[in-house]
Amino acid sequence: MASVEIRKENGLALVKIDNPPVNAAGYSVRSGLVNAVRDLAGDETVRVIVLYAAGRTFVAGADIREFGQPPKQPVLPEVCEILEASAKPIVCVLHGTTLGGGLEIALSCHARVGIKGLRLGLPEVNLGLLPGAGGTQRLPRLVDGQTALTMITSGKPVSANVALDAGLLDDLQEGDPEAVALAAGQKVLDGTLKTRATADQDNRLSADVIDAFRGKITGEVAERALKAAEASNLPLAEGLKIERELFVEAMGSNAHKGLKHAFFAERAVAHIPEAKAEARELTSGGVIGGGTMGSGIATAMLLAGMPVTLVEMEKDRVDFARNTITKNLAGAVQRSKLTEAQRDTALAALTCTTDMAALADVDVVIEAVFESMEVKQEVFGKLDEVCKHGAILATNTSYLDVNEIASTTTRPKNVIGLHFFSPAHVMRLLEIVVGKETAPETVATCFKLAKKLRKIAVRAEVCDGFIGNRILAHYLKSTSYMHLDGAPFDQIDTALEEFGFAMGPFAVSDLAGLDIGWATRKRKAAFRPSQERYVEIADRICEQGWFGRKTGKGFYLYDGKTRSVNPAVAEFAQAERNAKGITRRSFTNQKIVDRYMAAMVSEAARVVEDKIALRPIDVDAVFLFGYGFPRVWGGPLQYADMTGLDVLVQRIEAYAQEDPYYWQVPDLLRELAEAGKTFGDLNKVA
Ligand code: T1G
Repeated sequence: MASVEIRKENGLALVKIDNPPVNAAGYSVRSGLVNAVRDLAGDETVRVIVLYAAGRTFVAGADIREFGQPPKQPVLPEVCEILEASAKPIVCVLHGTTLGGGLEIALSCHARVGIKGLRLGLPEVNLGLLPGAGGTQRLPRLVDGQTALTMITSGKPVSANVALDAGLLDDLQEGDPEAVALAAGQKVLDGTLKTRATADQDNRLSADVIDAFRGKITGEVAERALKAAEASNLPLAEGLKIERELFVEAMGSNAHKGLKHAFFAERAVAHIPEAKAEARELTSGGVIGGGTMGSGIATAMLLAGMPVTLVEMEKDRVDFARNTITKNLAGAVQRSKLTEAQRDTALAALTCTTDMAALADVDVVIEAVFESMEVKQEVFGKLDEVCKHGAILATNTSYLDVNEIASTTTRPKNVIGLHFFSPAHVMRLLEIVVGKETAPETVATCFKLAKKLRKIAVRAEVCDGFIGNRILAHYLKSTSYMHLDGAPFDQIDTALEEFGFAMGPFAVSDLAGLDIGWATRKRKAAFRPSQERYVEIADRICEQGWFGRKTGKGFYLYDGKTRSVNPAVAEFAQAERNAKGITRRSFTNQKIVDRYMAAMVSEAARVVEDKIALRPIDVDAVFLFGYGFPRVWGGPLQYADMTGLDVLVQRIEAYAQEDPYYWQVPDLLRELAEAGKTFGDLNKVA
């Protein structure tokens, strides 16, 4: 089926774009549009051309899958110039999410009609790019400078009403695109809808607005987009030339590679082996345990419109849970994610009780009790008795063996790990941990639930810590080793924040609570291999009763909003160096990042090797959406590909001179490096 079809009627030519799922402006759409305009140019029966699209949206941008491949002519800038130069007026009808190249096509038409619910934007900066088909030149000729620069440098879409008020749309209608297209064409024919070439409009972007923006935007991506928009003060042809040069520059940037990878990581993880299994609709939920995680999970289900039954052991714990959920929902109202009416509806759908039998009819129960195997097995034994046939029994454990938990029930096929990240009603990541007896239907059903909860679900097999926490446990050791060897912990935090992490590892540990890590170290002490280095600084801190923010002291000191380095930590570190005969040495910020990332990549490669994650891109998604990994690097294994696998092998081999036990080159990493392959190649085959 052609991606562009023409139907002629009463002097109108209706040109329909149809390229599911989002009418991306791939080669077939571009060549189809050019052929349509050329064919209609000589057709005397046609006086007005109307462009619209089938499906859920008008063109949602250039086809991102074509990026990085040799461009097939006609390229989008050429398509836009041909549309704009058409002697016959072209009106376009926009619906859904008209984004990037889709909006640029619209800007090249001679009038724009929106359909209610439409959102319009230039999100190219979210891909490390800038509008490359005239968006930075034509938009400032249609709307005021402020609106234009906001859309171009932030990538944020605007609503149809804002677009209408700004002059980006000439009309706003309701109805299906084809009907609106016919009416719009008729209005042009009878002169009630004016048409004009954007190129003929005066630029409305003043130097003051540009200077004001220059002062508040940060980063190479936004600065490059601003530079392109600034060229809109030149004649259009010259401005378009400058935009193109900057666009090509952006296409070659690491930021684009990382951000494009992050775009696809978010979507690739939905492709799972169980995708064809029957996914049931889960309409009601239960939660066991009303602590921070349990209350967050209950809030997430309420926000998704599910009635929730939360069970706690004692009355005061029941009240604590209801208060926490009430606060969570109030926070959502404050962030304008929820109206007060919606909050009240959600609260009315919440039942908090000490009675386990109240879970008899729910479709899914998520257990979020204390991280002890005994306690969890006891809870699952009871759930097995009270829950209806077919109910899904899920555990929110962040590292315990899901198979061992399932083994205490008569229905291990309905048992699964649903590992949320704190705060559970905010963090987008959900690790779905598949036990050896978990049924494909249970997996598929939970992926469907994740979509309902607006989570990005990543499939993981069972091991200690699954994907994220297993890798975290390994690379965090590299930070304590660097600290003991001489790098001040706050320098390590600064280096990683400059690299792009929202918060450095020591500050994160203080936020999460140092007692959690302490308990984990104690739990693992009996199994710690003798060759493994062990750093005691954090134990010294915890022995003082200092557990981070919640106690006002940890690695840092917290006084209200101010944070300062805890001087005692340096003393603990020097004392341990003296005791172990370690001569202090310095690290540059880059060296710190190199070691941290080499450690992360090492364990990430082993997680793929061990088939705990389906693909390298699944590991990247876990870190992008659950561990604050900087999007411009696309995730730890995309970072590895961008850095060069051979470079990482050399670095790890160099570090291994100091510590051959901790620093070992994973077989998968060495094999790929020697074969001249990348982790990206493994994403393609899986
Ligand atoms: N190109 C190719 N595939 C795309 C695509 C695109 N632009 N947009 C979406 N898809 C695929 C996506 O991978 C998924 O595939 C399916 O469509 C459904 O998407 C010159 C250079 C439109 C708001 O950045 O923001 O134009 O996983 O699951 O949640 O200036 O997709 O099913 O196989 O996301 O309803 C600018 C990107 C490009 C928009 C729909 N445009 N897309 O969200 O569905 S750069 C964008 C989105 C550009 C020019 C420049 C969203 C959406 P699969 P989905 P959704």
